[in-house]
Amino acid sequence: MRDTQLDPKLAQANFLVSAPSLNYCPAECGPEVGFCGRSNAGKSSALNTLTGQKNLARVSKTPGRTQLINFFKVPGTGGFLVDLPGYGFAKVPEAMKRQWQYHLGKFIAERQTLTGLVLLMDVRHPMTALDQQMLIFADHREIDTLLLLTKNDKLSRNQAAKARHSVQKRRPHSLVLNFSSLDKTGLIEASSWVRHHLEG
Ligand SMILES: Nc1nc2c(ncn2[C@@H]2O[C@H](COP(=O)(O)OP(=O)(O)OP(=O)(O)O)[C@@H](O)[C@H]2O)c(=O)[nH]1
Ligand SMILES: [Mg+2]
Repeated sequence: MRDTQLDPKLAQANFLVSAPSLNYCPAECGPEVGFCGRSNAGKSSALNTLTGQKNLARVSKTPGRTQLINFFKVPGTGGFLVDLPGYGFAKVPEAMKRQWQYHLGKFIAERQTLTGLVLLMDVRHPMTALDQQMLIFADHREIDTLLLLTKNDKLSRNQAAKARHSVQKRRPHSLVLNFSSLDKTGLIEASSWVRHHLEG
């Protein structure tokens, strides 16, 4: 069964501010759920799907679009959603790639108010070396992780289930969900995890 039910509080999310690095982030004033993953994995699309807003986070056909740390306030929860820059985009110069990875790593390792990390991975290419690196940062601080296998609509039901089982085996203590911004697979479960972590 496909989910179409929106979380009423996530639906009220609104843009707060963009920051170029950890130093420019807003003061730590409430629980934050970060969205990270490879460039083009579907982070911005997932944020739009979870909030039911077409243009909350920018979606792009050009990978590497989101280069800033974007904060969204979720009224009624005291918490924030954070769209993090994507990593691993081949066409970005090596030095710039390293700089983004550094900022992202620093955010995950040092942001005190980060209560949950959603790692988004294309269901066809999960657990790249950089994905695993982000999980190491999160595990180091015991931050809860939700693994969203995005673009689920691109695989058959059988292939998608296989992909999920294999990721779940490698991450027994994380929630692993098949997710699609196109057909809303996994929306209810993902919303409920995010809501829970926004409430501290
Ligand atoms: N079929 C399908 N396409 C998707 C899905 N989610 C995202 N896409 C497409 O994948 C591309 C990238 O999506 P974005 O949401 O911009 O990805 P991102 O991870 O935010 O990318 P960066 O900001 O560049 O790191 C766009 O063309 C989306 O339309 C999905 O669930 N199904
Ligand atoms: Mg994006």
